[in-house]
Amino acid sequence: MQWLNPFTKIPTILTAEEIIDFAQKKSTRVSMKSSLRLKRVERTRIREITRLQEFTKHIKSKLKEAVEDFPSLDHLHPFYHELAEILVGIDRLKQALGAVYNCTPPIDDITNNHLEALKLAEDFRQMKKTRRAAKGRISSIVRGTASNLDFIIEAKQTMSRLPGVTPNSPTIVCAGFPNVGKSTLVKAVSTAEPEIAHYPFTTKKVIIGHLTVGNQSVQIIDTPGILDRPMSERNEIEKQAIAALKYLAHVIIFMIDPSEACGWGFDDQLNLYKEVQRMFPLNPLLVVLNKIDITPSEQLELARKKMPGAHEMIAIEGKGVQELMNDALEEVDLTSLQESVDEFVALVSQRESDPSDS
Ligand SMILES: Nc1nc2c(ncn2[C@@H]2O[C@H](COP(=O)(O)OP(=O)(O)O)[C@@H](O)[C@H]2O)c(=O)[nH]1
Ligand SMILES: [Mg+2]
Repeated sequence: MQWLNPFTKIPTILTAEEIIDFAQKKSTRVSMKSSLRLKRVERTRIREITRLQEFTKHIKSKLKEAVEDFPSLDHLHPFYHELAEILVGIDRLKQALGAVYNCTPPIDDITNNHLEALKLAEDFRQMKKTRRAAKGRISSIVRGTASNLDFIIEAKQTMSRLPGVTPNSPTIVCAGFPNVGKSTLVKAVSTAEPEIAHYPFTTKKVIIGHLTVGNQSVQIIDTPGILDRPMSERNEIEKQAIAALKYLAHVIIFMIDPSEACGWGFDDQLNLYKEVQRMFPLNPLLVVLNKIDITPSEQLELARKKMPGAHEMIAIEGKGVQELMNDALEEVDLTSLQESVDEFVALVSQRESDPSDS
């Protein structure tokens, strides 16, 4: 299974000083193969030209990497796009990437001017001075964009801590107060050991399980610290980070523990359910009463009355799990995914068979 947090794939981005150091080391290590029969001044000329060219080459390649290895912000899955906006700020990030990119032309200009001077210089001391001057001016440009590089590095770190979900495979998100049995469900239905990931604003680890339905892979996410307490206790940014889940969650399972063994009253759980419902008006929401093995019957009857149509489950025994998952997967609507794939394939083959129609 490939993990699709696009930010974890970015190679290391160097700070301004690291880039300068790197290029400096590379350029001073340039070996001189020029013939000893050349005059000293010519040997110096070749060496200084090569050093400057090497220095510029490595500076530019490191700056270029910082920009080009960064995922295209306009092509991010909306889940990552929304979180990048909340956590980092897309405009600021684009501006930083643009600023780093725009360092290249002035670096080329400085290099070319000083290479010209090196070709014309007649004194080897003058040549060294010219090369040093060029490196100094190029280094100033790199230092001038240091804060942009720092911003890009930090953005990368922040974003790469997000869960590496496969945004296009159907996703079920579990909500409900702590200890109602969400992790138990995720573990029960997952084919492999669930993955552990981060989500902003919670110190707890998000658990992502995988299951396979037919040949379609489905993921199920337990969300400790996210959809497990009242929204009123949250700040705006947390709410936005939660809202980003709407781009990911094809269906939400809201779990209630009517036995109240979890430590939360039934009515509190009902209120959280209503909040989640308000927060995700477009996502199908399934309710499940868990721990019915330890729920006194009159309490269970009351819960059934308040939540008619709710699923019932004993997650630790796996009872009711299959029925819940079947319904959830029906809501995920694998057929509509399949239909859109079929439509696309049909469209492509139609175009191929009729090339005039373009
Ligand atoms: N009796 C009973 N206990 C359960 C059931 N499901 C989960 N538990 C227990 O409830 C506790 C909390 O479960 P957990 O999955 O960690 O809850 P989470 O915080 O919502 O992820 C654990 O001790 C589970 O063993 C159930 O169906 N019946
Ligand atoms: Mg849990």
